[in-house]
Amino acid sequence: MSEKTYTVTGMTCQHCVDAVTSEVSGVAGVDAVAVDLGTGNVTVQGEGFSDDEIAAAIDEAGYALA
Ligand SMILES: [Cu+2]
Repeated sequence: MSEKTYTVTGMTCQHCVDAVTSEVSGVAGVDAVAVDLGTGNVTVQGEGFSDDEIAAAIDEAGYALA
């Protein structure tokens, strides 16, 4: 199990949090996603996911990494 934190720009409300959580949760190997709306920090726990896959999922949700 590993944990990485990414900073996402553009999230403004709970809808944004839900969208990012949903997309990132769909990445293979991701077990848990925690989003802090105040800081934009997205903490991802799991095994075998890559930064590129997380970035693609965040892009798919309509947001970008800082
Ligand atoms: Cu929103």
